[in-house]
Amino acid sequence: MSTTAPAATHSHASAGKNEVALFGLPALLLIVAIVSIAIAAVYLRRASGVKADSILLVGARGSGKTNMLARLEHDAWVETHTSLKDNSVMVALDDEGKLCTRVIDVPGHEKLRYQTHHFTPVARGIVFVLDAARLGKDIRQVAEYLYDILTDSRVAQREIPILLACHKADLATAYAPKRCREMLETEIDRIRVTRTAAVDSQTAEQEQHSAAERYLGYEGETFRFDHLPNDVQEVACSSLQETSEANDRLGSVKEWMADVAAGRT
Ligand SMILES: Nc1nc2c(ncn2[C@@H]2O[C@H](COP(=O)(O)OP(=O)(O)O)[C@@H](O)[C@H]2O)c(=O)[nH]1
Ligand SMILES: [Mg+2]
Repeated sequence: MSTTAPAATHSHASAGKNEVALFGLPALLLIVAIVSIAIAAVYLRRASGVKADSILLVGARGSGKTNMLARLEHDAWVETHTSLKDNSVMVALDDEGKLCTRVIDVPGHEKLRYQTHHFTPVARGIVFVLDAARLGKDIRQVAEYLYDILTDSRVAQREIPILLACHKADLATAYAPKRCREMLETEIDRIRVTRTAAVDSQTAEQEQHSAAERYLGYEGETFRFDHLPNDVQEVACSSLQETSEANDRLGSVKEWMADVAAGRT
């Protein structure tokens, strides 16, 4: 009896320590979860409570999103949502100004990419901006970002239409849109193999986390955008100011936006 008493005391003390350690982690996770939900809620509320009324400009840093937004703003409608003023504008899509849509410039920096998922609930269309002159060099990084967007459960479930905006088409080295589309398909096919292998070897916890991440396309078939529930189109475009004739090289992007805003896509 006398030998068990100190042991019991000892185990009680270490249990107490463990409780503190165990309590610390869930509390931290809870705080992180609450803060994340609060941030998302603020974003959504600031987006004026209107659901899926926006078109997102997403893409790698340097692809020209901010430039494109500035060019679109040239014909901009009045911006009333001041909270998103810095990175969103209302763009008029017809001459009478009856058809317009909010366009949001989503930061493309690697560390801010998770923000894209905060914006997908308000998206009715996604313009994926890519630097068509650098696609050969940046293909992996660009395709990975696109893969992350396409596997977002909301993007798939709501069949949000996607435009591959092959930007900087003014440069002689820019790839043609069809070629950009093919390059992305080939690279996504490779990424799909890697990611699927990673899913097979991950723990139950990780698996639960990525359960929402869907398998893209058809198993056993080379990846094609046509296999997705989303409509995926590609256009060449440029945000450079045209010097001579009124040759609006964002016209193709605006036409697509008008189709999306009018529910034609
Ligand atoms: N040649 C060319 N350069 C562009 C075009 N659009 C943007 N750029 C340049 O690309 C760089 C990145 O543009 P920015 O809008 O800041 O890209 P973001 O990081 O995606 O917002 C800048 O140096 C722009 O001048 C374009 O249509 N053609
Ligand atoms: Mg920018």
